Amino acid sequence: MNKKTYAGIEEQFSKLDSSKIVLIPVSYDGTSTWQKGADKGPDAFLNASENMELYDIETKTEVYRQGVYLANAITESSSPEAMVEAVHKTVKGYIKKNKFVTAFGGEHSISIGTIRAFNECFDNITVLQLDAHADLRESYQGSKCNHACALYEASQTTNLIQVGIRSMDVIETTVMDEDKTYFAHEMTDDDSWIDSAIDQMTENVYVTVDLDVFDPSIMPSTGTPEPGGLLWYETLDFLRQVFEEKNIIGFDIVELCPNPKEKSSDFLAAKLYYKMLTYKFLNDEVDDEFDNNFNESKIGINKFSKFSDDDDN
Ligand SMILES: [Mn+2]
Repeated sequence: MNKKTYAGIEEQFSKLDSSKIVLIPVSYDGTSTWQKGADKGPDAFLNASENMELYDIETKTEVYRQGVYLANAITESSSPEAMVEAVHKTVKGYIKKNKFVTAFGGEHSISIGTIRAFNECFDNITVLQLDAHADLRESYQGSKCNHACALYEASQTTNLIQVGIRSMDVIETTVMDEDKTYFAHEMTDDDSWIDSAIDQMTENVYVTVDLDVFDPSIMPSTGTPEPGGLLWYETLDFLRQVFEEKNIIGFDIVELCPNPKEKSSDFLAAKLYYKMLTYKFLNDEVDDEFDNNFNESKIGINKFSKFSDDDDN
């Protein structure tokens, strides 16, 4: 991947020191079982982002001015476990630098690493998963770091809330907490699921978006599309409310499997990422200090010296 700035923004908004936001591309597609190509997701996402308008009409803001540092892509692929550890270590490093950390995959197994890092740095976290698939198998095809297991660890170690689910194996019913699961077929009845899901969240919320949560009519370029998914504005309405009411500590977007003949999915992913940043920083002036509020005692560092902590990973 060529080193460039996120969305082609000017260099002054893309330096690590002054950026509040860090974007980590993770080009990994080692365990996908059907259509391959999620490793090409970050490049397609970045290309679409470069061709996107940076003024947000809905909020009248330009969130890129908060600064977005594009980290080197994580390309570790020797094993699913090694990839997860590389993601975990890199994410934790940027959290300790007081950044708002985001990642773009890659297949969903990358989120095992991101969630593990956030769970080690923040207290009492909720993981909000938007996904067509439950991803709750304890292991699959010999690995606990398979995409089919992406949320198993989170189901055991965090307050996991699953939204948009419409495909799972019967074995996953033994792991799933149905009270905190919002199945797609039930969400179409009315929108009371929105308040119900938010009521179940703790203050610190990490969001993982598997793009196959969207309906294939608007998001066909994903590894395992499933009919009956979410549409654009209902998803944004939900996310905006979550970002308003909770402290979003970070997020990832995964499973863009680009098709050169179908670019609209790349643009949906680009716009979704930008919208989520926009909602996060809606009430922050560019000159405001940013504090990601990680729990320094939990990870054993002195917050006042964290900027001299120079281990880059
Ligand atoms: Mn998934």
